[in-house]
Amino acid sequence: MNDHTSMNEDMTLSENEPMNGAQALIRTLVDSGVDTCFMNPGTSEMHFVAALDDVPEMHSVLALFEGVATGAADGYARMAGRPAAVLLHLGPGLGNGLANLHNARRAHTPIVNIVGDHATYHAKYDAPLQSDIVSIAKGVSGWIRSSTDPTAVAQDAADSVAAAYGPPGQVATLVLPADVCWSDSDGPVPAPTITPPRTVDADTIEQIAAILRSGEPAALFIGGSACMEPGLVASSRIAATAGAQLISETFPARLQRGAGIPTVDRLGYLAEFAQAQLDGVEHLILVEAASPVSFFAYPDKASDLVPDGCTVHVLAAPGDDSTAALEAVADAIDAPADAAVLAAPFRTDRPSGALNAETFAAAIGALLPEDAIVVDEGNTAGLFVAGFTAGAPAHDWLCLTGGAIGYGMPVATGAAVASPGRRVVNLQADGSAMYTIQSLWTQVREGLDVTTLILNNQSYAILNMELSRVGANPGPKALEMLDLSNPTMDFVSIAAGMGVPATRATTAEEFTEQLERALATPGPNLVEAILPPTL
Ligand SMILES: Cc1ncc(C[n+]2csc(CCOP(=O)(O)OP(=O)(O)O)c2C)c(N)n1
Repeated sequence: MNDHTSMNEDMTLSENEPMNGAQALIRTLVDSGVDTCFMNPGTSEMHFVAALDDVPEMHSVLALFEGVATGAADGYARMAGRPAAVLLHLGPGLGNGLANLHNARRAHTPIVNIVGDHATYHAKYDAPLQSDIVSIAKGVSGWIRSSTDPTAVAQDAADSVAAAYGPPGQVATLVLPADVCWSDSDGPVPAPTITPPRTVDADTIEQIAAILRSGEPAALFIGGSACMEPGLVASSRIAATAGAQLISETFPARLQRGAGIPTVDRLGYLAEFAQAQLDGVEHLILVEAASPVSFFAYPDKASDLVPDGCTVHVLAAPGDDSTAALEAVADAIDAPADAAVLAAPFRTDRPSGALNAETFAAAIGALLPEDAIVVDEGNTAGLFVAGFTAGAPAHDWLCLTGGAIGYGMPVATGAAVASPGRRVVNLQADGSAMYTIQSLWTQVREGLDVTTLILNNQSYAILNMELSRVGANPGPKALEMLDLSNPTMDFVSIAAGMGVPATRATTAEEFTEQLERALATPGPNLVEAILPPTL
């Protein structure tokens, strides 16, 4: 008889019923605080799917492409602060989900990534879907385990949750053969112990404080949890007191900003801008951020953006308690508690006239609701929105951490699942939208409050700029590869086909009115903004 002594009282399965591996695994996940699973299952995951009815606390969310499931798990954890699970179908399903797992890895997002596999005894037949799942998972996972024993699968699940938390957060991949799911288990295991972020030692705090006291030109370069309000307050106190610069990563996973929250400049995407920001800095202090490098190599341009003669110091690495470290440094340099420089509230006026990148941004600055979650994949046409919303009511801003486009719509979906009652505003460039557009279907099914704003410039505009920056000499065939106008895309029809109410705006007035209506309407909706390319 299986031992079910560690089962919770609220279990749907009674204590004396045997549990199969899938039931024990899902029960363990839920008991460990992982109660949402984004999935796209197949035959090898059918017992996992069947077990969902036995553990009703698991919120299962169907995605119509694996990249939607993995991106949604990323968005969910960025907002919830705890992992979601993902369920994918063997190597091909994992491969389809890889780009957004890459972005999640770059964001240090905790994810429990479950990849179904053939039954253990079936592998030797090399059936069509057989593949080397572990090799595919390696590039994005900080932890991988193949669960081959139904009596150990619950512990494997608990271990995967602990591994996902890190610190720092990471993708923990659990390969789950079908027979492990359908065989008798030993029941669930208790929630694992989660390792808290590491404390930064007193010597490091004192060394950084001494640098800041020296008065030599210094910059704090922050990322990770330092971009949440408490970390920003401590960073801003330090910067104001020491006369240091405060700069965040170019694309932070989650930045809290808006009226009443300390302001921080983001490092420029273009190396020349970043170099201008860092010019003259003699001490670059890293706080949960990697030393800055250029996104790409360009002929005759630097890859390393640290200025010549500047010394790089690490106050906190990813996985360290950077907020406590920043607060300790602030106290060590006697930074007054109220020294942080907070963004003053301001609203832009409702724009009028032509719809372009600036009037698009002004409309959002005028209307962004309190506590909104902005998921930014606006790319070139969305460039002005951050500036125009700097004084808008406080909000969260999520960025593309790993450069793999097609992240915005899935992350918006997951962020909304994690944040009932908050409006998600997805700034979504047209080219990137088309990678994972089926996110809209999941948004309808789950009744999510996501307003998608398509920036339709009919172009891979940034690549037009990159063509000249890399020194290439494009002809008409090359330019055609960056053009999305033939045929044109009709996002209103695409959205309607998935049940999302949508409108199209061609003037600033139309866009502002449609945005206002969308933000006030529960559930998902979409506004397509027709804009000229900025580049
Ligand atoms: C997964 C992935 N595939 C391809 C690229 C290369 N890429 C970078 S930007 C871009 C085009 C983006 O176009 P769009 O989203 O319309 O934004 P715009 O440049 O027009 O502002 C492409 C294809 C990428 N970054 N990631």
